[in-house]
Amino acid sequence: MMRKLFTEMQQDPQCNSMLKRVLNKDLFERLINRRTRMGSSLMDVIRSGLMNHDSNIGVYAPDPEAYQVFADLFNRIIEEYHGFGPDERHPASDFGKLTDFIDLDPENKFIVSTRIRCGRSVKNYPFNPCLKEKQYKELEQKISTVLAKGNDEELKGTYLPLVTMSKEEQRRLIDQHYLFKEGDRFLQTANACRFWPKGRGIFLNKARTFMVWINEEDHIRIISMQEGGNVGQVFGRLIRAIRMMESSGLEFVRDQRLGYLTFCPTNLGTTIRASVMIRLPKLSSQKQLFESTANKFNLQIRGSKGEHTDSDEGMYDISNRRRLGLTEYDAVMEMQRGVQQLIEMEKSMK
Ligand code: ADP
Ligand code: CIR
Repeated sequence: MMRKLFTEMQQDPQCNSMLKRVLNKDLFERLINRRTRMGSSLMDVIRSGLMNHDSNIGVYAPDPEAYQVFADLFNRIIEEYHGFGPDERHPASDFGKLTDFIDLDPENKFIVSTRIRCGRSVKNYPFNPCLKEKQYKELEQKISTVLAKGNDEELKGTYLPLVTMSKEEQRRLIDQHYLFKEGDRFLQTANACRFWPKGRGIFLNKARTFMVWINEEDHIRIISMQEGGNVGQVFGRLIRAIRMMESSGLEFVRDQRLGYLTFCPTNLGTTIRASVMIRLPKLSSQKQLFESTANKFNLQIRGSKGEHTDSDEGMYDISNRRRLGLTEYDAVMEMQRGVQQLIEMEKSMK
């Protein structure tokens, strides 16, 4: 079965995933009989990519040890995605000087909103495919309790479990870009949606500028967002939220070489994705130039409803691509500098 799916992927001319490029027959045969101590196999790592030929990447780590056991596969993907070689070590966390971050669009001409998120995995729990129903509930309980105890006025809020949320409320929160979507086939085929919606939910502050996703792709996603282009304010709030969660007694998994460990290898290291929701009508009408300029500045372009979506009304989500091998300061700065350049280009175009 697995060999058949592998061959189908390799022979599909429409498939451009990193998995297809990196996993040759030789490596496939070398890894096929390996298992982590939790019992995860190569199939658990690559199922999503085998079943979704439109994957950008196509692999997930079913448990933390998978990054070692299947290192020959992950390291190649990590190197291609983050530019982080097998002998490199992720630097210590460094949020740098907050005053270096600016409002990218003080006149509110281009940027609709700015968002910075990071992911965390709680120590002593595996990732999604290996989590039992009881563990999902334990994690939900632990994380939501920590959030309820927070004493930073701006970060106070309410936890909304998915189990008790009405479909209308869920739809509204997704449309407003606060809540994760449901039914992501890349995650489903990676066995990341078992027992859904149990154990999943969102914590939201009153101003809707701070939220925490529980048990979606990662155990924890910490998000800071607001209207406009003020990167400094958004990052400042995220840093406060991270410190609050770190001082709560929750312990997060951090690897000496790979930094914070996450389910998807694109999120390792700082786990930071800093993005703006932006309209650049002139530049984005020249697709090739738009894409090559984004690449030049290590930026990734996503559609206006998140990964794997299209652009609505000329709106794009533009973020730093690399998260591993650089500091938190550098990851956010990479977005700031790149977006500054894109705005300058847009302004100079006729
Ligand atoms: P993630 O950010 O966790 O990798 P997605 O790409 O699916 O996941 O994005 C999650 C949600 O966040 C989507 O609704 C997306 O449109 C929204 N989003 C991302 N960046 C911004 C932004 N700068 N402003 C508003 N919403 C944003
Ligand atoms: C994919 O391979 O397309 C999905 N598994 C998502 C990968 C994360 N994408 C990214 O570029 N950061």
